[in-house]
Parts: sequence; C-alpha cells; structure tokens
Amino acid sequence: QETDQPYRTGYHFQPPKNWMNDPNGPMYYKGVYHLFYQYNPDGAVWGNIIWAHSVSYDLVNWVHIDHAIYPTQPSDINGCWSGSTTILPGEKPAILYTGIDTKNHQVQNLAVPKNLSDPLLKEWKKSPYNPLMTPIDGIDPDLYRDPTTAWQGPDKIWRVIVGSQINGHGRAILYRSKDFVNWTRIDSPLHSSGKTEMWECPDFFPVSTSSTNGVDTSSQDKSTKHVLKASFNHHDYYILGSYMPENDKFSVETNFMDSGVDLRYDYGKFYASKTFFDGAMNRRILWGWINESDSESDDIKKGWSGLQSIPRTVLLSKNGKQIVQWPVKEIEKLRSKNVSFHDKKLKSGSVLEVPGITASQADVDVSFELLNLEDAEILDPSWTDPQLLCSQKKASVRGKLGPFGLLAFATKDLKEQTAIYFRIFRSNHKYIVLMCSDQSRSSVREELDKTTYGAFVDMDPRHEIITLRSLIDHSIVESFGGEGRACITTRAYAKLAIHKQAYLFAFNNGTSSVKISRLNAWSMKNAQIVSTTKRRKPH
Ligand code: DQQ
Repeated sequence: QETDQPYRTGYHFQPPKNWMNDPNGPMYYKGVYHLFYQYNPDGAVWGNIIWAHSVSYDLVNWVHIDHAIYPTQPSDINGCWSGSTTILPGEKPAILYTGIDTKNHQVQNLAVPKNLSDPLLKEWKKSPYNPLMTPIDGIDPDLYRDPTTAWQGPDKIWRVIVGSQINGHGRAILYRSKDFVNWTRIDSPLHSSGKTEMWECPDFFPVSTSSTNGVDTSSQDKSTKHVLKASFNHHDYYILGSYMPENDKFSVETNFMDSGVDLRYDYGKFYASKTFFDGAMNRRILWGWINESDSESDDIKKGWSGLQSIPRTVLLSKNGKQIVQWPVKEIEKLRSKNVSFHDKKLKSGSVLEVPGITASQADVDVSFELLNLEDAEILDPSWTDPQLLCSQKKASVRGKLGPFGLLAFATKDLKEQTAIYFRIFRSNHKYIVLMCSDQSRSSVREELDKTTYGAFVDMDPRHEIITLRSLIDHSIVESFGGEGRACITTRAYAKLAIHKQAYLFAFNNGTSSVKISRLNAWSMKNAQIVSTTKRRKPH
C-alpha cells in the first residue's frame, strides 16, 4: 500500500476510490456532522454524478454511508449536481440541488430525509413537486445551477440564490418562497457582474463584525456583514457588503475583479467551496474541493481523483476588510510527535532541517522575525499580480528580505522540494508581504501541473511577526499565512521525497538574516476514514 499509493492522504477527506468534486450540503444535525459530495461511483474521472454521503462526530474521522441522492426522477435523471442544505424550523433538514433533467436542462430540486429520527439521515426522499425552479424567462438551461443554503427574512419568507450567467454577466438569481416548495423569481438578482463568467456554487452568509462567533445563515443580528462567494475562473472569489432583507438589496464594499482588490478564499487550488453554520460550536465552517495536478491517465492509474480541504473556520478580520480562515481545532488531536525550537537565526543562504517527525504527514506552525526591515527590496509599481511575482521570483531566486520559509516534501539533497515562503518589499513608506508556493521543483516527474501560486498578505511587518501554518499530507500542502489572512493550497507529487524519504526544512535564500522566533512541527496521525462495512460503533 505504502509504495503503491504515495499520494493518498492520511488526514484529508477522501472516498476509498473514484472521482470526487464539490462539497455539497454540509451541516450539523443532532450531534452529527454531514458531508455530501459530488461523486462518480464508476470511475476516477468526472461523470455519472451523484451525492455521496459521509458522517462524523468530530470533522476529523469519517464514516462513508450509502449514497444519498442519485438519479431517480425525470428532473434529475441525467445527474445530481451541487446544492446545499437548509435546516427548516423544527430541526428539519432540506436539500436543494441541481438536477439534470430528461432534456439535459439544469433545474432545481428538493429532497428531505425519510426518517428524521435517524441522526445519520441515511435515506432521502425527493419532493413530488420537483423541479421547483426551471430555466425560463431568459435563463440559459446550461447556466443555471448550485442553489445555496436558504435564509429566512424577518417576514418569515425564505430566500435562496442560484448561480447563473445572463447576457455575459455572472449572476446570483434570487428566489423567494413561503413554504420552501413554491418559489418565485425576483426580477433583480441579488448581485451580478459583467467582469466574470458563470457563477458556480455561490454562497451567501453573514459574518459578525463584533465577535469571533459564527453567525447562522438566517440571523437577524445587526452587527454583521455579508459575504458573497462565487466560483469562476478556477478560483473562489468573494466580496463583502451589507444585506437588507427588507428589499433584498446587497450593497457591496468592493466588486468581483475590481482592479486592486482580489479577495479569494485561497490563492492556490480550492474550488466550489461551501460553508455551514455549526450551532454546536457557534462557528461557520468552510469546505473546499482540491483537485489533482496530475494527468487524467494518472488519476485513472491511481484510481481516484480529488480531495476536500481540512474544514476551516471563517471569521471577519479585525480590520473588517477580508475574512480569515483557520483549520478547525479538532484536527489538532491528530498531532503526535512534536519538535519545537525558538530564537533560531536563519543566516543568508541557510537551510535548517526540522528533524524527527514524519515530514510527509505533518502540521507545522512557524513564525519569523525580520531583523533588518530596511533591507527590503523596492516594489516596482508594475508588480501588482502576486502570482506572477512569485513565479518570477521563485524560491531559488535570491532576494534581500526573503525568500524565507519552508521546504516541504524535500529530498535530503533538495532536488525535490515544494517551497512555501515569503518575500518582503518596500513601497514608499509601506511594507508589502508576499507569500508564495513554488511547485516548480516539487517532483522530478514531468507532465504535472507545477504552477506557482502567490498572494499578498494584508499585514504590517513593522508591528507583527510573520506566521505560517502548513498542513502537509503526502500530496497536498494547505498553507495559512499571517494567521489565516492569505491561504494557498497546492498539490505536489514527489517521486523521491515520499514516505520516509520526505524531509522538511526551513530556509532563507535572502541576503538578510531572519530569525525563527518559534517553530512547532508535529507528525500527524491518520484520521479514521472508513466505509460502513468496516464501521465500528462510535463512543
Ligand atoms: N460542479 C457541479 C456543478 C458545479 C460544478 C457538477 C462546480 O453543479 O457548478 O459536478 O465544480
């Protein structure tokens, strides 16, 4: 197993085999976390899409149970695509999802649990009124999908949005309903944009401006802002604004693809994500789909494709201008062997091994102190695209303050390495922190997508130390820079740096020294992710 499948993960959510894409309808219900996901039961490529279903008591260990939603009706006979769960009054979950009907049109359907007293909600029945929403009045039947979690206004009327594109504008079509079955389309969309393509998997939810608690989707709390997320252009983009349920107006603070604003959940691979409100822990949790970076024939050979991110809590940042994300704290219970040090100077050109842990399956938390900020390179005003900047200034390109950071999945001789690092620039009287993930040397294998990713971290290094948390798991690294203000997730398929041949290093390839003020790294145990047949009773 070890050598056959070096890229299967130890603590990320994966089905035992086959294709997985979008997370669907996540929820917390009667003590159980539910995750549904887009799944091909017949192979490792996209197709035959149904909703597979897994349950958990802690968001870490999972049991795969029977598929929840699969084609049975004319309104979903050609596929059961993405959607969301809403918990209706009386603790009654309801799923809205996109069906592909007999004409291959996208329509919106409803399903509810067969037996509400089963906390695992194993069986679902579809509404006899399906489809509830259809592509009429100028909606393209190919561009109409992925209903969100619905929310209820103070008038008790339900609202939901569906992703679309009309006349070249990405759009959140808004519907209202009194009974969750009869839905009326509202003329003006919740929001739209002429600068984007089709909006897939929209998400719309409040975040608190006054506390670190998550907020229920239908909350009437006034101290909130709303997040609107849309998936397009291979990324999950979001904007912030204030939502007024009285007239369903969403006044935005920024817009999608505005010049100078580029708010994304993750600047690496992370798509079709979805949040839910976890009432047990008063937090909002985000799941995202991470696809492969190898070829389709490699996916077929390894028999699977697609991961889910580690679930992340989502909060508004202190300055209110963006959201911040952090891996749910339950994941920390998988931490085992620890290595830690502090106040270690990383001189120019140095590479420091982080020894004694399983470097292919680890959780690393490190903070860097800059000793000579005035050494920072001057930022050319034309360097506005962080990803481009990272791909021009790769980890091997010597700088002044940086590149410094971590080398994951590295061979001892550093021939293979996935570098997650920072570079500090100066622009007038401001400092700019660039965070990169460089996959160009991640594998001696060719024919892999080794795109470099980058993001600016909204922080002032004069007043804060620079922190990096990386969750490393065989073929994935999820990195959280600046306490979760910039996230970059990447896939890497080392050929040599696998299992015990994988090493972890800290490095500094700048001319100026930096100090590791603190580093903690842990080996991570495997999560128990099992199928019903092997299921043991939870305790
Ligand atoms: N995946 C689903 C669609 C959605 C897309 C189909 C996003 O519903 O728009 O598998 O990845």
